[in-house]
Amino acid sequence: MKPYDPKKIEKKWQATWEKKKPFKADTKSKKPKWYSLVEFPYPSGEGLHTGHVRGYTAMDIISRKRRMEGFNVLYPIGWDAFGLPTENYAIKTGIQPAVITKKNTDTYRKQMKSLGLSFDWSREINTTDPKYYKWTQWLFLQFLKHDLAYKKKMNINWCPKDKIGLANEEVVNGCCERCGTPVEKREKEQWMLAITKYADRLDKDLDDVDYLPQIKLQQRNWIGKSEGAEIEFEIKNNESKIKVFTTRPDTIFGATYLVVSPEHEILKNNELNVENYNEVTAYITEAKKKTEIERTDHSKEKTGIELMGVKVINPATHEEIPLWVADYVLAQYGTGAIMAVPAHDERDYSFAKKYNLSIKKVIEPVFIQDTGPDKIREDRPLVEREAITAIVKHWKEDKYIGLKWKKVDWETLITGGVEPGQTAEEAAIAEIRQETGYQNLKLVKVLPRTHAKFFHVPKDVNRFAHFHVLYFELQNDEQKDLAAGENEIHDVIWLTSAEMEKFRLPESHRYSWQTLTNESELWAGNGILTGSGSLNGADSIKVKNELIKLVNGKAVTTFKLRDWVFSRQRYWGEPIPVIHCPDCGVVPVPEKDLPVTLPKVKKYEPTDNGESPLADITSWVNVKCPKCKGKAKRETDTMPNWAGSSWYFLRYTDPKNSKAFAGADALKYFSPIDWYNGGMEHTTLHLLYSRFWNKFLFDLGLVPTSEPYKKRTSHGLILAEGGEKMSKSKGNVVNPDTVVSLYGADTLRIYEMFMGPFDQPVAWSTDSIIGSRRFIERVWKMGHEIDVKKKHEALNEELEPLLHKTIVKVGADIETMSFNTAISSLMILLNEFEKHTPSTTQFESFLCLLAPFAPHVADELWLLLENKKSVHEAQWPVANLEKISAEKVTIAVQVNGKVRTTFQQHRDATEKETVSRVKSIPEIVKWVGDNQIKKIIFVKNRLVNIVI
Ligand code: ANZ
Ligand code: ZN
Repeated sequence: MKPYDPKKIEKKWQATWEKKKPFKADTKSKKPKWYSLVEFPYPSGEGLHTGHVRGYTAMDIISRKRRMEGFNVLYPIGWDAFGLPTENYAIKTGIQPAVITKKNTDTYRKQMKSLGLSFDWSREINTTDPKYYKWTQWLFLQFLKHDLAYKKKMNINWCPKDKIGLANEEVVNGCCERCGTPVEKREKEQWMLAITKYADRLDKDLDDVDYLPQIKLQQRNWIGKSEGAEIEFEIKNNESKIKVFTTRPDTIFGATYLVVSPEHEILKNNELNVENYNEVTAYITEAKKKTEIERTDHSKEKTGIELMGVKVINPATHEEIPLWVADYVLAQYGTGAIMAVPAHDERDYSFAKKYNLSIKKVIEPVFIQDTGPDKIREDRPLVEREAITAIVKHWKEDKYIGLKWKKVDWETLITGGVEPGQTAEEAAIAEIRQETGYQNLKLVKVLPRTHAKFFHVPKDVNRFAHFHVLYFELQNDEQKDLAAGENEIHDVIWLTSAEMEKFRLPESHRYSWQTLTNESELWAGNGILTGSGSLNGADSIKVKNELIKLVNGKAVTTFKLRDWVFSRQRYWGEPIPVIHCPDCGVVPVPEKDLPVTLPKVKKYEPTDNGESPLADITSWVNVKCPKCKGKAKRETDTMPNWAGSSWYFLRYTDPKNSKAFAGADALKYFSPIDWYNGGMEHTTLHLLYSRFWNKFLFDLGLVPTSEPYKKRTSHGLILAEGGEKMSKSKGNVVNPDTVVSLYGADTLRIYEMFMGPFDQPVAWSTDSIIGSRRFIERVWKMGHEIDVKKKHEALNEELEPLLHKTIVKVGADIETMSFNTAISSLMILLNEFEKHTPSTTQFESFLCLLAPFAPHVADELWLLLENKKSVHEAQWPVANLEKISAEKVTIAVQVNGKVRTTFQQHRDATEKETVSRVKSIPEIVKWVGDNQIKKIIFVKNRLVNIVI
């Protein structure tokens, strides 16, 4: 046997694949298609990293399995090559970005090939290739034509170090995502893409795709759909009105002040006659310096200032309320003004507390029990009832009564119904006397009402209780005997405040206790209206529309999503294909003149006034207007690096097309992408942007599906040994090339798939790599021990159940990306093979299962077994389920819980079958004797217990 030499084997197979192109996707195939996609990398100077390997190998495994299952698989790759690091390197070295990119992509390609990834290299694309970005520019012109691209003066985020405008998402904690410099604001004309026009569909259509739940949530949070109302508030002695956006019109009776953002129009109105004008102006100036993050940070204390002398009218109560300006209200969201409801909104509450503004409760909480024995039961009627909750204090000590129920697992305050004709106070006193025997009670405080829906266990109905909450202090210890039976219902317990905190009160009682101790003035949930005129008693969820009507408001839906800032004042991006003509305005570059290619320049630095370096190349900038042929100038802004990746998946279907971004037939055949895997860091923006472009093209009839990706998953980060993030500065980056040359690509692939759950972050471990290598070496050895001549020999029946179980397991695990458990079941199977020699065919099945994970060694051994075609052309093994159930398990037989014997039986035998067999075992017949069998306990695949 030759020793396992991955260098030789891997080079050999990679050369074969290079020559024979077995992974080329066919456009005219009769087979069903499968489209696997991974995020194409940005070819940086550092080369491929271990994280890339994780994602690409995973999709490679899925793609290889699909081919073996008979699909025509498209698994393409390319380069997302515009971007800042290349440009910054060009600035430093003077080397052209295109030259740098070429060098980097050559490295990446070589590295990828050395991993044995089954990409269809004939479809390689590069976003910086003029033949590619011609179509990125063409697509931009479609947005322009349909009024979805427009220019706007914007307060943009400006990085003073990189001299670049940043999109909101490129600002992290107020700093530039790339260099960490604090971001400033600058006003600049920018090209925008109107992604907000698609906000609703981008949200709604998530219902129809198969994305990991956290990915859907991230998308939804970023879109930030919010249904509410716009309501106008009049200003006293002034013509103007202030429009607020609220999601809680049901709380309007509790709006005790109004707040506008420092940028709000109304503040420019001179007729307001603000008495403290100077202070207000000073506040506004300060506020505008803060970043959005600072302004909305929950942990920071909120600031604001009242506009003295100005009053607005609450349209529901018609009361005059004060007007404030505060920077926790953002200009760009809703209408930039809010009605503050401090009793029911956390931010308003802390603001009102700080500035001593009035707090008016208008929602009484409703608590719905959804766990425990008193969880609401769908099958029972709901009975409403007036009720009381009473808190009773000890006559001398600082203690309070709690009830511990005896027949149900309840701990409560004193509670009971209100009979017709009774006042709440009378009902409470009667209840306290009946349940505790204490007589002399003084009502000290009426607390806010609460409501609760729960299952009343003793009464067997769902109760909707409307509680009056009363606080009493006992005057003395006079106590009468309880009526017969009362004692059996519950124990009366005296609890200190600290003990009450730990008492397992139902939520509504807990809330009442907190209102007494004053911790719970704020209720941000839904409930029942109070202090709201004719609407008192209504359900806050149901009453919204009625209230909107009452105050002449308008139901609206708003989104957090903003339009996309689509221009950069940099060199290394797609030139935005428009021409500015003094007479004709913005003129799109005619299609026949596309692409507008990047001119060669000597200096790549942005200009000091913030314009792109292109602005200095007069020979490129000065052009004739395509419309009037007069003197005109090119747009010098370029597109952001998100542009090329917003449609690259479409280009792969038809990458060489020079007449269209992709041909209709190719798009129709390959769409949609069946499975898209990528990094967690791209699940918000890139995913949203590309979904938006795809939807737009769908609306134009240019792509066949409204959603580009059927399924989206993400892999966890690979951390450095010890659990830190890999980084160049820490010197802890693992280079995949080193691992490949030391252990081989198959080992690296197996290791990265085995290292931990695929969607979780995992730390690198050099020790464990050796384990993966050993596994392959054992496979290698076995492959050489198998006798080819025995090919038609009978199967080793002993191995059949485990083999077929492994076929099922590996197949299922690949589908759920549980690669680590797939590999461990291959390891278990190999162990058994080593103990009980498999037949050639059985080992061949094993090789098929291994092939997607370790494609080189699998192919080499497959060849050794005198197969004509490659293992990758073999059929994916199909499990024979009967063989699995033929597997034997050991059943313990007990009599009265003591094991008396065991026997072997095939797995998953039924209870009937097993018990009848047990009853015929002579030993057991003896043990049972004449005794009557009371019960037989059966645990599938484990035991039978005969109770006599
Ligand atoms: C009154 C109210 C009462 C509110 C209440 C909430 C609870 P989401 O859900 O995130 O969309 N709001 C509106 N515009 C704002 C702005 N420009 N800056 C800061 N806050 C703003 O948030 C909507 C709620 O956030 C709105 O509903 C408004 O406060 C506030 F018990 O109105 B609400
Ligand atoms: Zn013109």
